[in-house]
Amino acid sequence: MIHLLGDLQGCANALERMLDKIGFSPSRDRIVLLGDLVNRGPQSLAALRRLQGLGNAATCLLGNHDLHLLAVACGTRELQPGDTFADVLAAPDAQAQIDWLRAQPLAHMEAGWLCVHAGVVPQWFAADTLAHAAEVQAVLRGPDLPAFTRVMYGSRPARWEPSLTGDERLRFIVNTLTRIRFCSDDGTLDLKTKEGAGAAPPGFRPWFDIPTRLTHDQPMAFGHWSTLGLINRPDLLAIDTGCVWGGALTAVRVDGGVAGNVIPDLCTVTVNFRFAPDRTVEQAEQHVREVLAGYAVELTDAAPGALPGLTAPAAAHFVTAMRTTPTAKYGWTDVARFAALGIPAVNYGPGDPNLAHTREEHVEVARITACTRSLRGYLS
Ligand SMILES: [Mn+2]
Repeated sequence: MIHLLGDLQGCANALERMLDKIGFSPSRDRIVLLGDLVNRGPQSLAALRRLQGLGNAATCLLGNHDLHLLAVACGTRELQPGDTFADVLAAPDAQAQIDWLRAQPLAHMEAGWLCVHAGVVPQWFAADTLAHAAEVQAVLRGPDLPAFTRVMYGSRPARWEPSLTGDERLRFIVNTLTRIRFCSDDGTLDLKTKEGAGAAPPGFRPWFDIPTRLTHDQPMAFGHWSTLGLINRPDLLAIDTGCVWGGALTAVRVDGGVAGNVIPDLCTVTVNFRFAPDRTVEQAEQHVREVLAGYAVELTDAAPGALPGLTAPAAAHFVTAMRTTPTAKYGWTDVARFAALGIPAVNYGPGDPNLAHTREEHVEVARITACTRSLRGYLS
């Protein structure tokens, strides 16, 4: 059996559960991971080690987060707030991890599916896509990797020309294979918009909807676009269903026992399951009951996931007025209740959600002040 897996982002436990669920046998089965193996999630190093352990049974594509790790490892790019792959850089065999990562492909054909992390431009056939991916792979694997990570970032050139050469050519290929979401009919990339398909800027569409796309009759699978939701068509598979943005199953309170020398006859565990909007409340409850099969389960509270509401005019106006780039939120907030009622809502505030409820939780005063100033400006 062959399985394609979406963005893992350091969720090593989710990978383990998935392998378990599909009854994965490395001698019999294969998996293809569609890139973004690391970052944002809790266990980047463990995820890399597990994937390496699968040997030839796993093909792992590189995504933008994986390339970012390579750049940080080369010392040409800073660790960003929210990056969670410090465990890889601190590993005793960090160099071996980096060398394994840089040897992975950027495009792959598996069982008739052309697999990439993000997408393609309309001017590329499947064979072009694989050939261009190989051009970048050769540089990543070679002695010029550090120099390349210095010029890899940037959104120019915005449009493919076969005559592109050098850094510009490689940068365009990387941007397409690992970052594309929207593009115009002439193949110009928009690398700014990160919301769902409905958020296309004027003149742009999701890359897979360009009518002249030369890969239109080539089944394609990709990840990267968690706000897109699951697409499952015979010719198109979009499977970054936001593993890292939800799906955390956590025991938040455990009670039991009556004294230090008595075996407890009862143990009560309060479980909190945070799930991404691609599941309904019913599906989430069913998942919890499956995980806890054999135990008495009582549902005490439930709320649906909130779909990104940034396409609503009021929300879009707010984002423009705040001059900020929205990002996915990590935990549950009241936005979900508003979303369920069809009322556009966003969370806005200073601070790094990754730090919430941790020992290091803090917000700089300057960021609170800036936030207040923006809100005052918007409201008055
Ligand atoms: Mn990505």
